[in-house]
Amino acid sequence: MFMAEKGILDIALVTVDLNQGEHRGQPHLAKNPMGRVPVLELDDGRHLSESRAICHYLEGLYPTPNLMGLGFEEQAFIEMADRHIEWNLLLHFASAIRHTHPGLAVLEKPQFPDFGASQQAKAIAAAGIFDKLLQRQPFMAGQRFTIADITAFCCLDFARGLLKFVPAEHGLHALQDWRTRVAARASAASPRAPLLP
Ligand SMILES: N[C@@H](CCC(=O)N[C@@H](CS)C(=O)NCC(=O)O)C(=O)O
Repeated sequence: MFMAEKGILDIALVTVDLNQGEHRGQPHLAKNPMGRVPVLELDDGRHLSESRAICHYLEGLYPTPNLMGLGFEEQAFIEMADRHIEWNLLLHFASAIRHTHPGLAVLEKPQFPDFGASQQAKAIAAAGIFDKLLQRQPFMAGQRFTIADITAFCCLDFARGLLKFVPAEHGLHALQDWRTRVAARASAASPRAPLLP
């Protein structure tokens, strides 16, 4: 979605089959010893992993539209918003999904369903905090669309597809309205960022 927002079309996408465990063996481990995706392969042969680090690199190469802030002050506030989302919404929803969804059993061994349920409750509580934030401002980091909206949108899309989480059903109407606005962006419909059913 970050690449689609910037109109980056000259980076080839290579699929890594997680269900077959391709990321837990070679050659993937040589690219990222953590055994995770995504990984960006540079022209000089180096490999960059961690989504935010990859976004940082792409922001430098393709500076417009700016998604991570202009100048240290705006960058710091956008990073704060993004990390609030990563550590509260994404971590909890991801743990809930990984520990309760049968489709994730192949990746999360062992699954602890009770832990997953407790994480889902924390994720929904965090969603309430972001709903209050969006009652005061149009986007996650303030007045404009940024990487923080991408992180939150992808997280909610994951939760929508695999946990059937719909903010409005929890009374979170500002979050739902924000989600509707972000879903209408071309980047959300990009074949590079396919929406879950
Ligand atoms: N902090 C990493 C997380 C990467 C991550 O966990 N990716 C998942 C897919 S969304 C993965 O590779 N899972 C493989 C596994 O759990 O074995 C990032 O932001 O890139």
